[in-house]
Amino acid sequence: MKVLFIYPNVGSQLGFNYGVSYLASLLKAAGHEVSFRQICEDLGPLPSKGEFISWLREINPDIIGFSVVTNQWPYAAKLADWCREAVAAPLVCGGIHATVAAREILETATFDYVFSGECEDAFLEFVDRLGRKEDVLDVRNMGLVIDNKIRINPIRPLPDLAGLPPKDYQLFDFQRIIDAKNGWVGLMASRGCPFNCTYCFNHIMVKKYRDDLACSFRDLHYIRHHSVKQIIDEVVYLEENFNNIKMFIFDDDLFTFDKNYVIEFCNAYKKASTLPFVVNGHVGFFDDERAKALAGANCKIVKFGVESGSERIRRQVMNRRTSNKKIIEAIKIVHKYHMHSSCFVMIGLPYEGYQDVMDTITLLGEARAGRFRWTFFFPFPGTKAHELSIQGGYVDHDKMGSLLNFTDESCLDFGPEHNLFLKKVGLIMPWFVNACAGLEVSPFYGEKVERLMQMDQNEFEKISSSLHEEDREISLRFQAEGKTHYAIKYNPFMGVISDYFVNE
Ligand code: B12
Ligand code: SF4
Repeated sequence: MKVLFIYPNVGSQLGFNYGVSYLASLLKAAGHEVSFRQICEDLGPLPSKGEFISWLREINPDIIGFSVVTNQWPYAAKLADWCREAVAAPLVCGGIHATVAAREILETATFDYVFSGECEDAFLEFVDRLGRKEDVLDVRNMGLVIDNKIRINPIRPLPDLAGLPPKDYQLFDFQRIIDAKNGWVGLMASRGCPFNCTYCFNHIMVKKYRDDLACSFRDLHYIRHHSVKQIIDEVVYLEENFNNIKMFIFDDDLFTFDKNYVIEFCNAYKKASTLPFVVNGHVGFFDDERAKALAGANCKIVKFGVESGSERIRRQVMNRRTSNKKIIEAIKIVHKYHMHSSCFVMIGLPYEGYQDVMDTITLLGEARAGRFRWTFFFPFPGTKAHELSIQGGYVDHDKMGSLLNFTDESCLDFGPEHNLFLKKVGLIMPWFVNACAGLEVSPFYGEKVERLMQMDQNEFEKISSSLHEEDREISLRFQAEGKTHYAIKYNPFMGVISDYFVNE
């Protein structure tokens, strides 16, 4: 069978697609022909309808599979309509959005089939059966509309990662992706997470699997690792087959979860590669031993999901139970081993007030995070945080349906005063952090923040487009004077400490 994967990736950060690379590898091994198109401005202009349709007719696939995250749904649906007009191939929707919104997708009749959960085995079975012209009605993980009724089949057990073949990189214009991402290459050594934060898709996945398979969390074996050998082989393959790789970035939800795995991996990695790498840690699963192993293997950055500096918001809205003390300790350990710490935070959470946002800012300053990346909270449908946002009456549904990312603005409405405050912080968070970080430059930034805070909407809008340039100029001055400060670096939503970037 000729299977075409389409990966809509518009208005959002460019990325490789791990899911599709596994599915493609399995399909090819089974003798199917696979093609792929990633649609992203960073890889070229978005196609017009005419161009898309004639390209599709040329490929003339037997099956078209989309890989979709929620923010890409409107664009994916538009492309699917174009596909319908162009060819008769069945349209399949997979990816996280198909897991969290299978029913809603089927209700739109845009796609013929949806696939939920991890689909390595399920999609292969589906394609094989279609190839043999067999009935596909009972394929697990699949949903469809039959006799005007939505039918969603139960899910099958999760795949064992150690048994998966290597990903298929040939399908992608991978060198172009590497270059577009400045040499940063993503990998995943594991899947799954033991937590159930209200805003994350993990609790939805776990519930779906536990309900369908009638099993406990433990029996689900949700947290799975590739063997260390598989990952090292992949690292070696990438270094041998592509150019300009500067950094590996492990996208695992929780790379530091299993201490023994971390140590075993680090020992093997340092024998195989000299390239630096980045991992996602969790402050509850981080200690001297892990930090020492990581640093010894050339790990440069450990990222933590801090999310909010308000313990109340973390506990009541996010279901995250870590203390600020523990966060500060974990960051200190990262620095002790001369690695750089990176914190993700969100602002604009339901039930969050002025003081909660200030707590987030203060925590970053107090912990002296190496860098922080901030976004506006976005309530993904199907999550508990979405329910909380609806219950609290915060959601602006029009904005929610049209936002492609979480960096431009919030889709929650807190009233004019707090909305304006969030816009100010969202535009120039490093000034707020500098103001309360206890640095020599803090009084300077304190005055700047005070002036910002006094501005009304009109005044703020007049100056907002020049703030990033002003930040750059101030930063250059402080760099020349050797004064530590945070400045916007690498992207407009990242604050980085000058001690790091002056040494680059
Ligand atoms: C790595 C990663 C990225 C990478 C790569 C993205 C990618 N598509 O591979 C980068 C950094 C680029 C990225 C970007 C973004 N990401 Co991201 N990302 C992840 C992460 C950590 C891992 C995804 C992954 O590869 N998992 C492993 C693979 C094997 O699983 P998978 O992709 O889901 O694929 C399986 C199934 O979904 C299915 N499947 C997938 N495609 C298809 C297609 C067909 C036809 C079929 C049948 C099945 C199928 O089978 C696959 C194999 O089992 C997840 C969290 C997570 N743990 O999953 C978040 C996650 C997917 N990201 C998320 C978000 C929000 C984003 C961004 C919008 C962030 C932003 N601010 O810009 C962008 C959007 C990117 C885009 N497409 O436009 C959310 C999505 C939530 C949602 N409801 O959609 C997640 C779930 C994290 C979260 N907070 O909950 N992301
Ligand atoms: S710790 Fe991270 S990956 Fe795990 S459930 Fe929470 S947000 Fe999701």
